[in-house]
Amino acid sequence: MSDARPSITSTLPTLPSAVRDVYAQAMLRNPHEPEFHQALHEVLDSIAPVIERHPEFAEAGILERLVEPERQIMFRVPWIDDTGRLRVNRGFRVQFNSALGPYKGGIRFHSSVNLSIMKFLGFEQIFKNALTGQGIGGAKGGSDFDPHGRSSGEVMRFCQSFMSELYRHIGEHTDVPAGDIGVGGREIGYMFGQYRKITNRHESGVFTGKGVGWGGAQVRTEATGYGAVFFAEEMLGTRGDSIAGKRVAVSGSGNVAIYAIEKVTQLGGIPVTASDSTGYIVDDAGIDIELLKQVKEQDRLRISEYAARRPSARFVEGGNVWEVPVDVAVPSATQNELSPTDAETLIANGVLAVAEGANMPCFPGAIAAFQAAGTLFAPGKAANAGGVATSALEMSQNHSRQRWSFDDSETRLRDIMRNVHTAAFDASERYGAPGDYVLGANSVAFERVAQAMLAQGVI
Ligand code: NDP
Ligand code: 2IT
Repeated sequence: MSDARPSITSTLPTLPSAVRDVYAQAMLRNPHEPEFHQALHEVLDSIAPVIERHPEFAEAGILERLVEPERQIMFRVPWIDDTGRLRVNRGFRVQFNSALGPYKGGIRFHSSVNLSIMKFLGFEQIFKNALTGQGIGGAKGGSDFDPHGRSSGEVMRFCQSFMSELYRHIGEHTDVPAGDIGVGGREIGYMFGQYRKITNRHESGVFTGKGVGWGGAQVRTEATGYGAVFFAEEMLGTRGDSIAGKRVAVSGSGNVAIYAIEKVTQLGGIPVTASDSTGYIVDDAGIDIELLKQVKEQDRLRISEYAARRPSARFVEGGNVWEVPVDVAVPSATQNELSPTDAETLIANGVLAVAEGANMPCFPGAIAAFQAAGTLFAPGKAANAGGVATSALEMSQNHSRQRWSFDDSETRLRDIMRNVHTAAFDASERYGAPGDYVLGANSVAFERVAQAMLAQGVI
């Protein structure tokens, strides 16, 4: 997060004419929403060849409709902290597109949450979910509530207040939330409990990421991180290479990062970094996954504590994790965490592949630098689709009242990631830029959503 945010406006003239007007109109209609503009730009930049090949999409106004959320909900979330003081946060749910299935997407609790971030995440989710091929629409929700330093009692009261409004907008056939930054198993438990109490329905299919003892799916916790590493493995495979023996940098130390690190180790790679908003740790002996889980999942401490308990590791306060020389990078913390300068550093250090575990972690200029250098690059909507895909597996199990084993579920995840890779790679070839996974993922996902919208009429 070292560079200033790039000026998206300055790149407007580079957009193909087929989509320039839609983008310009969306900028005017959604002022002061830089993250949403950035996500729009990335998708629209890729899909001009699709629009050219399918004039029926433009005739039906698919793009104009796609950039406008179907529904945006904003609400007050009052709660009482441990000192008895009243607090007020803002809640959001952006139900962006349901052409392919019920709205589906995570809930984020972070102090930075605002409508722009919700809309960028909801927009991305439409295409990610389309890539999974599992019949789910796109949505995102959250709040500017900051769980750091809050007691479990405070988190519970906040979640209950949040759900006291959100419950009326969701349902197993309507909108199915899950976790994201600041929302894990604990928070989902509190929200699901409040939903059950208010509605008097144990409706398992209304949430994913539930505890495995009460309707949750095996491998959902691991799925995003595992999936991102599976995707990196697929990309390396196109060049006859693999994760085995590679040094890997992972940023973040939350749900996605922890399980990316675990899968790198299982595939014979050497994960050497993890980070949080205070700095990063580097462990040249390879990260001890059990210690990392103890520090972050059980003890809920800062990442510096890992280095305090591990002689081979050191903590770099306020440091930039991308300065560590590695073969593979999996940015897994948050949006815009890897700048063009960071990309140049990674390239100079010989990075072979970058798979986005987080949503939009790389600045547009960083992506361009990787692509110009011939580095394999996977956008988040493809590389981190394993999380929501396994959520869809959880929905299937809830609807059919089945329970699949860990191994069975992991095999399904492996197959889904292989299919996402194949779909993105094939589309990149079809549209004339083999190995451009940004173009490939955006164009095949857009085709799927656009076909469904076309078939369902003007709604
Ligand atoms: P967690 O809350 O579990 O972990 C987030 C990690 O990123 C923490 O280590 C956190 O550090 C760090 N982080 C978050 N915001 C910032 C920031 N502004 N600056 C520096 N560090 C930051 O979230 P997840 O692991 O679930 O999510 C990580 C990313 O992956 C997000 O982009 C999310 O949208 C995406 N994602 C998540 C999926 C899931 O299934 N959970 C699925 C697909 C994508 P600190 O504690 O210091 O804030
Ligand atoms: O960004 C994401 O894909 C998620 N946070 C997971 C969404 C989900 O519904 O599992």
